[in-house]
This record gives sequence, C-alpha cells and structure tokens, in this order.
Amino acid sequence: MSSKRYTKNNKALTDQQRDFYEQNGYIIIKNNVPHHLIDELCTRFVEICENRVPYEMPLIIAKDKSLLEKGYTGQHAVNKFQDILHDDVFFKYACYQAVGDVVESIIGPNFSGVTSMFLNKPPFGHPDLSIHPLHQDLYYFPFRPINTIVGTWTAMEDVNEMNGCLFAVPGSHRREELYEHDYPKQERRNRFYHGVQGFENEPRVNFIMDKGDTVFFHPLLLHGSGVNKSRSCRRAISFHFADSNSYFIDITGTIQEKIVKEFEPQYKFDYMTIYRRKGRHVRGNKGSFLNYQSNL
Ligand SMILES: O=C(O)CCC(=O)C(=O)O
Repeated sequence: MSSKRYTKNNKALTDQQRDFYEQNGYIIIKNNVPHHLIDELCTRFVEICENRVPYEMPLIIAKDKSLLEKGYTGQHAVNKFQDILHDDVFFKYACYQAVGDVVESIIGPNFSGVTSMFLNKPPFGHPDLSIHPLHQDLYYFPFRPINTIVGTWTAMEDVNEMNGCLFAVPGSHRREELYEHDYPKQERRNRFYHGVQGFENEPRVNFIMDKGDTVFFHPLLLHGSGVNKSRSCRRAISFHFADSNSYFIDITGTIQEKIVKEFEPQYKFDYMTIYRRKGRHVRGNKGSFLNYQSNL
C-alpha cells in the first residue's frame, strides 16, 4: 500500500521527487521541454499576435489595456492566449512525452487537458496588470476529484524575480482548503484574476527557472507572479490536466459560484459545456468527463 496521497506512480518521478511534491505541492523538472519545441510554440504565439497566421476558436487573445493605451502592438500588448488545446501547434506541448510522463506520475495514466494558456508578461505595463495575485487554481475548476488535477507551467525563457517569475506558498495544498477569492483592491485589474487576502506573511518561494524547465503543481497550491521589471517579455505555457473520469460538481452556494457566474456570460455557455468545448483528451482511456452527458 502506498502512503502517498498526491502522487500515483514512479513512471517519471523518483521517490524523492514524489516526496517533495507530496510535501510542497509542486516539483520543478529541469530541462523538461526541449528548446526546439519551446521555439516553435513561441513562433506560433508571435505570429498570431502579429496577425500573420489564422487561428481558430476557442483560442481567445487577452490584451493588456495599459499597453494598448501606450501604443504597444503584437506580443508587447498581449497578456495571454486562453484555450489553446485545439491548436495543433500548441497541442504538441500537451502531447510531449516528458511532460505527460510526469503528469501521469502525479494523476495517473488516463487524462485530458482541461485548461490551456500561453502566458505572456510584457514589460512597461501598469504594475497592477503585470502581477498575478496569490490564488488557487481549483477556484476556477467546477470538477473533482482534486488530487487528480495537476497544473504545468513551462518557462519559455529564463525566469526570476526581475521578470515576474511564479511564487508559491509551499505546502499550502496540504491544508486541503479552498479559500475565498475576489478582485484585489487595486487601481486596475485583469478580468477573472481573483486573488486571496490575508496570506501576506506566509513564507513564499520564487520559482527561478531556466527556459524549458517545468513546474508541476497541485490545484490547491497558493501561487501567483510578480511584476515584470525587465525590458523583454516573460513567456510561459501552462496547462491543467485532469483524470478523464473526473466529474462536474454543482457549484451553487459554494466559493466557486462567483467566478463561474462571471465567466459563463463571456463564453455564452454553461460551465460544463465550456469545459467540454475547451478540453481535449490527451492520454490513456478517454473516460466520461468530456462527454456531453451531465454528471450532476
Ligand atoms: O504566469 C503567470 O504569471 C501566472 C499564471 C498563473 O498563476 C495562473 O494562470 O494561474
């Protein structure tokens, strides 16, 4: 009998790496994605930003208003692409074996991509729009079980405190609690970027990573990112994977109702349809999660 609660097997993680994830709620894998794939993904990102190639829904482009106001264009005005799993180039990241093998070690062999983003942090924007407030990704996920969801975030250039790397509160996943989130009290805010309050004195670690390193993290891990104070874009690709037999929950009256109510009108579908449209099976058994039958 395994005594591990948050990881599944040793396909790609050693016992020590699994223990680290169990304890801290994340693990950084060095050189996880090769530079040639990173460069291909960045090229696709830049070409779409510059309107040089077509792209298809459900990919959404979110721009930084403070940079648009200053006249920036192309990747220098974009803060993310959302829902990129159905783009054949970006999907290569989800299918990349070394990424999938670690995902499999954490959540098991049958999984689907549920969220997918190309995250950009251009320089020279308003600091309120450059940060990502401390939050838990589970807040955005109206499905369970919790421990068979994992986030991945791969650095597309070297990241550190200067260009707005991720930071996290190690071990916060072990409290097994989803906290209240809301918009931060600040002058400007990015749509849907809710955060938690009251954790200012918690010890944080910065995820200082090189291009091609990936951090795999638990959906209850408190994390965020700082301002990009450098002179170039800080880019990353970040997906979430969930067991293909996950199930939707009724979020009525829960902490998650606020955010789900906020994003349903934007997508013009109910939340189950939203996730089924943007999700995509990746590895192993297809399961029932992304089928069009309600589990409620
Ligand atoms: O890439 C970043 O700056 C933060 C991303 C993040 O925390 C998220 O999308 O949940």
